[in-house]
Amino acid sequence: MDLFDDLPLAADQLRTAMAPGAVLLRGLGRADDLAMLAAAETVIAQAPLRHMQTPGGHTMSIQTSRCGSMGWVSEPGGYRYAASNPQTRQPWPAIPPGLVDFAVRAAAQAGYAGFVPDSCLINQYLPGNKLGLHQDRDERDLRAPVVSLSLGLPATFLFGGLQRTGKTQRYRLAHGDVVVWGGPSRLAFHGVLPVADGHHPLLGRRRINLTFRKVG
Ligand code: MD6
Ligand code: FE
Repeated sequence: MDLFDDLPLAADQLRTAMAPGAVLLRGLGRADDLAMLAAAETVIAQAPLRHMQTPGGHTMSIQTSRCGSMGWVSEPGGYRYAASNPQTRQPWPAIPPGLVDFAVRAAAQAGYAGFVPDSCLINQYLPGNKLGLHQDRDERDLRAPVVSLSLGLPATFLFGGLQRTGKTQRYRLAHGDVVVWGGPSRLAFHGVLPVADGHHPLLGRRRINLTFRKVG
């Protein structure tokens, strides 16, 4: 967290093309941050954050919750989307309407009019937590983009190409920043470097990332 996160952004800083079909919309989520954080907390209260297992049997450092008609599940057997929480056998909480509206608006601004998410993954990072390079490829409908909203502590986002071994670009994702990607970049490899310690006025020592998808 640094002081610059609280300064207004000039118009030419707001939109960064990352790759064909991939755009960074800086600060788009700042105006509604309190309401969206509260909405995320209501989901977390119903589907508590937990460390998921990778198919390789490792425990992820980040903690995950989710909402929407389909929830992403990572297990020793592999990744999949499931209509209910395997722990509780209950359906996932609905995506709070304010979050759906935000994702629809962000996607439209990025050129993906008509996107409506049916699934939202919530990842919480504490200082030191990271996410290795991966592709998001478990969604049935790969024509739809993914919309990602970052809240709290900043992180360094790695964005690569369609090969794991390719070169990656680095982007700093701060509170309220949004990444939308689809089209030719939908299967780009990406990850998050270990989050540096810090204090955010709203979230304290946490980063929360919400990714909205259309699974069905
Ligand atoms: C994160 N995000 O920013 C991790 N995946 O914490 C992702 O893994 C991600 O931001 C697909 C699309 C957008 C993303
Ligand atoms: Fe991802």
